[in-house]
Amino acid sequence: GSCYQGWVRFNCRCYYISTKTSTWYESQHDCRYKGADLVIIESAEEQEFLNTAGNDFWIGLSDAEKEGTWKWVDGRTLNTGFWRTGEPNNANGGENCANSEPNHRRTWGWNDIPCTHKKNWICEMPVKQ
Ligand code: 2F8
Ligand code: CA
Repeated sequence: GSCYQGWVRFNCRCYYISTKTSTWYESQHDCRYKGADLVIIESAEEQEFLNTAGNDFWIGLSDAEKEGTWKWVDGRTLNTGFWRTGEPNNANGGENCANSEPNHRRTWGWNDIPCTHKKNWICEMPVKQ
């Protein structure tokens, strides 16, 4: 199995790290167009691998449907996450999309921000057999 050109492999998954920035919805649209979806992060190892992206990036997690109920793009509800201390806080009542802020700010973790902000994004799909 392998990944498309321009994608990187970690365990059994392929990841696309965008070079542009977009809103959360535009980012998800791009991932789906590629046959993937925004990344779902399920382990500390995966999170650490993704932090090599170097910039803040959108992850496939939002509570736009119901405030306070964080759902992955595949419909599953978030159990435990890698939120930064004090997050998610829905600042100013308008933060429904999660981005990961890696360790150039010394600590990494997730923060909820307005979905209309422009960020890099990461898509994920299984390795093709
Ligand atoms: O202090 C945490 C707080 O920092 C910013 O708001 C001032 C973040 N906003 C953006 O990044 C847009 C909040 O999401 C964050 O909770
Ligand atoms: Ca926040």
